[in-house]
Order: sequence, then C-alpha cells, then structure tokens
Amino acid sequence: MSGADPLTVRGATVWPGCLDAASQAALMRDVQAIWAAAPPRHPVTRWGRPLSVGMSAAGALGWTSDRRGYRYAPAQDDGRPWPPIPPALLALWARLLPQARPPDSCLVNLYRGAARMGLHQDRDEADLTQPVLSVSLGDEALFRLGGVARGGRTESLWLRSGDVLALSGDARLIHHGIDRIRPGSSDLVPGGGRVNLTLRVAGA
Ligand code: MD3
Ligand code: FE
Repeated sequence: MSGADPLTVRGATVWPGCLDAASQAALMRDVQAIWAAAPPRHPVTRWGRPLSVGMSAAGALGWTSDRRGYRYAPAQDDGRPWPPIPPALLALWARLLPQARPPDSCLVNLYRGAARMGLHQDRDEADLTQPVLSVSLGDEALFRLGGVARGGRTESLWLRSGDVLALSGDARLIHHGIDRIRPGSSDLVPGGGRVNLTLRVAGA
C-alpha cells in the first residue's frame, strides 16, 4: 500500500493512490477469478432497460436488478453462489474501517466505452449505519457527489486506479454517480475500461 493522506469531499473519505501498482495488478487477477465464476452481465431495470455497466459480485450477497426491481440475492441467476470476496479486500476493509462489521457483499462493476451510472443513493442494504468502501481500478472516472436530499449542487472529482473511497456516517446516504470514464487512460483492465469494487454490509 502507499499513497497520499486522505481527503474529505462532501463527507466522503478518499485515499488517492491507496493501492500501489503491484496491489492493483494482484486485485485485477482476483477480479478475473470472480469473473470466471460469475461473468459480468448487464442487469435490466424494472423498466426492462439494461444498465450500461457490466456487473458481477462476490460474497454471501450480490446486488442484482431485474423486472421485479433491485435487491441483494444469495445466488446468481443460474443458481450458483457468488464467489468469495478476495482476502486482500477483506484486509483493506479491516484496516480502513476497523469499527465496521465485516462486508458480506462486493459488487464488481465494469465500465467500458460510454458506460455510466446516474446519480443515486445506496439504500438496499439492511443496516444503513454500516459504511461502504469503493476501490477503483483501470481507467479514470468522473465521480459526482451530491447531498443526502435530492437536487441541489453537486461536486465532481476524477477517481484513478488505486484510489479508495469510504462512505460512513452522514455521507453514507449521499447521492453519487459516475458521469463517464476516460477510455484508454489505463491498461490495467484486460480489454480496457474501469473496474469498481464496492464492499458493503448488505445483510441484517
Ligand atoms: C457514495 N458505484 O455500485 S463507487 C454503486 O464507481 C456505485 O461503480 C460507483 O455507486 C462506481 O452503487 C461508485 C463509490 C461509492 C459507492 C457507494 C457509495 C460512492 C458512494 C455510497 C454512498 C455514497
Ligand atoms: Fe452507489
């Protein structure tokens, strides 16, 4: 591990360059093992529209969406369990968030080309007092943060490969999204793009 001191944006804590190049490469191999067991797919929304982000998951619960809505599921669509959360990610969570319960869910998001994620809140988890930890790998992404209430001013920052972000306390319910990535800004992800790993305590 390496990197600069953490900075705070709208209550979110960002550790720029938290993971060095070797740790990023090792995590990327962990992601490929997750994809081998749970290939990325583009879940559809309630309205039947596929998300532009490719999604997979690890852990006891994986976030998913279909015409019934959003939820955490204990298995993939084909019934297979989600693969385990990589030990390096569990260790990172324990180091940065020692007070929190261990995570039971790791969402693996893949952004390629024009993939984006609109402003939203994360509130499908059972215990919203538990923090969320996000690790960025690969291409740079323009991340937007708003407030807890809908509407109002937002602030943007570029997230780069190896950056780590924690959302705790009041910041846990802020609106956030990814406006766009900078394709080709990194060659870490085979085939190109950006991977975001989001660790959460999803279950009760
Ligand atoms: C701020 N993912 O999967 S991670 C998501 O880069 C999601 O894939 C984005 O938002 C991504 O739900 C952003 C950073 C993040 C994660 C959870 C948050 C920011 C957050 C929860 C509350 C506030
Ligand atoms: Fe989110």
